[in-house]
Amino acid sequence: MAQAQDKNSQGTERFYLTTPIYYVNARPHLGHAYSTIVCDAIARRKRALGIDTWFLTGTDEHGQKIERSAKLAGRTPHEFATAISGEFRALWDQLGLTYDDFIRTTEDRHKRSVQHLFATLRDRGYIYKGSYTGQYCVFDELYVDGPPGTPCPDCGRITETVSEENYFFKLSAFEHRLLEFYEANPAFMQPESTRREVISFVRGGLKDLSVSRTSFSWGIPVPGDEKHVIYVWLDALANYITALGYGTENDEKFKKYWPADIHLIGKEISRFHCVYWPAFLMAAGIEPPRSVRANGWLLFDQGKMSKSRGNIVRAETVHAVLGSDALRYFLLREIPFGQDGNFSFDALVQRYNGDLANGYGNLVSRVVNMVHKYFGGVVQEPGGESAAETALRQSAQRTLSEFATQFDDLNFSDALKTLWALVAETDGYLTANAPWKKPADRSDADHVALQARVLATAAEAIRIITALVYPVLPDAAAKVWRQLGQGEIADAAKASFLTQLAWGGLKPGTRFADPAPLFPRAEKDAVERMVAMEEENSKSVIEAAGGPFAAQAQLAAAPAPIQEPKKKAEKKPMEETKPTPAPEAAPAYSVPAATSATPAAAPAAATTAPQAAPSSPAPAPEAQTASPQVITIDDFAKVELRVAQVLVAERIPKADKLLRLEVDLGYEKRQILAGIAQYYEPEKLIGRKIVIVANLAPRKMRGLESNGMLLAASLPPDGAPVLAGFLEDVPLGARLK
Ligand code: ME8
Repeated sequence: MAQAQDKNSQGTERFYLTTPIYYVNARPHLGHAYSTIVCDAIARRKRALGIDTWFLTGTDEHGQKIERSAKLAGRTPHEFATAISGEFRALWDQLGLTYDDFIRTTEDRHKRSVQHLFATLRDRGYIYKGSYTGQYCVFDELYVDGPPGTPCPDCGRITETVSEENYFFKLSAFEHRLLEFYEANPAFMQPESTRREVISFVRGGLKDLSVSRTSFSWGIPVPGDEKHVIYVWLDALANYITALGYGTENDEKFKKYWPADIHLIGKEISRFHCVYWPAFLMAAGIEPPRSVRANGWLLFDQGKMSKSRGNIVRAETVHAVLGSDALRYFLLREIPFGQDGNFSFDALVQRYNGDLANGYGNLVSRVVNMVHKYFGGVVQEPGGESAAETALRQSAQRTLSEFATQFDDLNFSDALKTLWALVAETDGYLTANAPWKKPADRSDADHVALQARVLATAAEAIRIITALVYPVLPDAAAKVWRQLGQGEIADAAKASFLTQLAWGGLKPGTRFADPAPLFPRAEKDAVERMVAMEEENSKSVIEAAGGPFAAQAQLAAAPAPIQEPKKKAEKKPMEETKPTPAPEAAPAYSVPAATSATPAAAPAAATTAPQAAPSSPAPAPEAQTASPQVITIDDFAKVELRVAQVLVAERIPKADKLLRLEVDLGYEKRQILAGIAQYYEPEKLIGRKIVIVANLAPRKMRGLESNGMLLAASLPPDGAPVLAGFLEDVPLGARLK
């Protein structure tokens, strides 16, 4: 096996980290930006610590899913992939991400190297030919056990039956070796939930894995048997070594950087990275990566932000309104790494104003301005330390080590909390010592000495904070570094400035540059501007439908159900546009529907009957009595209708009209109370796919919470409900638009 190297040929430490390579079936969104930004922050810190770092990202361009998306868009797969891959790369550049290499799996360097890996696995006896008949999920490019019609365990879509002569990888031979490997390398998979999941998957037994396909051609041909293309996950995972030149004459980078220190991935692709990938590598005689770290999901509008769900937010929007530092800070501070986290424009602006504009930005501006005002911009000799300076210095010294431990553990949120405690303490120190105020009983000389000491001490704390925060706020840190008279922070990073970072580095006599604004306070309309930009983008995507990229564009950026900014909702209550039906006028299929006070609940109740009952024999009562008010497409877009499957249905004691349902939306499970007990036997509902209003405010009934509403036609004369459904099979969570 290739030996792990901790040092490069110059004896410097080396560090290799990777993002997943992103599918090119749709445009990048904030979820992709999240993983890439996390890697960028890690890479920046490692480099500034003098570690020879290699940061790889790229795009995953082969497979049936891409082939189909390209066809829908009327493009060749290669044209299609080139366009979307270009968008990923352009976005990373716009956000200033410092990747060292960007690999596309359609590049020759990758193809040749993947073929070499395949041939190596075959030569070593781990690949054989056989035939496969079974289920396959094209969306996740995943083989699934079970009979025809089995849904994909990852996305809930119904799998397709494939029957092919295939090459197989002897995955079964690695069950014990993998378990031993996990045991011997407890830090290999994190977080713990991922580790547990993967171990239990492997303990459940591993079957050999089909690693070639013949039913389509958009892939890398199997060497020597070109009617087969290599399984897209074998192709994709290999990018981590092909980008380093594995299997070619030019393999110095492979020798220098492999094994990877961190494969950073989203938690949904842990199995591929923690089971298949180390098994492929072991079979090829290559050392497995040192660690796979899974980030949680960025949620928006109650669900995982994803192109197929259509609830995406684009990083470009946040970048345009608040800048990329604000986005980086929010993602790293708000979401404990490894856990799911909510994204909302409100929370983003709150963090921006609270921590950046009023916190760090304000502190820097106060100190830099006072150094200019009182000392012509020159740092003074601080003189002796009083108890207040000793306390601040000791806090800064503690912060240096705590921040390092937390950040290097990928515990970014706590690291930033630690750092912001120092921001607050420095702010408090300034306020307590008030260098701008001279008490009557203090001599002029004493006052100047205090000003000199307090400003030099606060500026030194800011220098430490700025150096530490540089990987997270590279643009702001660069500005502050200049203002502190320290020159270019990028040059300092190249000179490994974090290795020498210690209290006392700000020398008396240093001349500050002119103050410059860092984080101008976000005005009240910042949220509305971002919402409007996303809505505008969704519209332009819809208008573009019919163009060559229509299908892809719809997938990528279909109207995002952006949450209304609070202010707007308050000004324009739903009642103004559509009267809430009186409880008795609307059948209570779902408890929150008719009586809920939330604005969002009203249109949901009113839209129930007519749209959901194409074969309804007569207009539903609501249709006859409903207000003739017309709504806009934007109004409709606020109602999130989704496909769900009933998992549990039961009567509620002493409530003869209500059923308690547990439904699966594919991405989450929910409880809904529905007033259909007189019309539906609970056991007949189990397994049935229904339509629900997914963004209805929760409501409590008989001590139980109801999270959503079922859609049903309401039949005359008494409004008997008939649940909406589909003739075709539809995946769970699919949105109705
Ligand atoms: O899975 N929250 O590509 P992909 C957090 N090509 N992270 C998210 C996210 C969200 N809402 N949405 C996407 C693939 N991501 C394969 C990978 S690797 C050899 C092949 C991030 O385009 C997260 O890192 O579906 C996730 O794993 C990745 O994007 C999936 O991107």
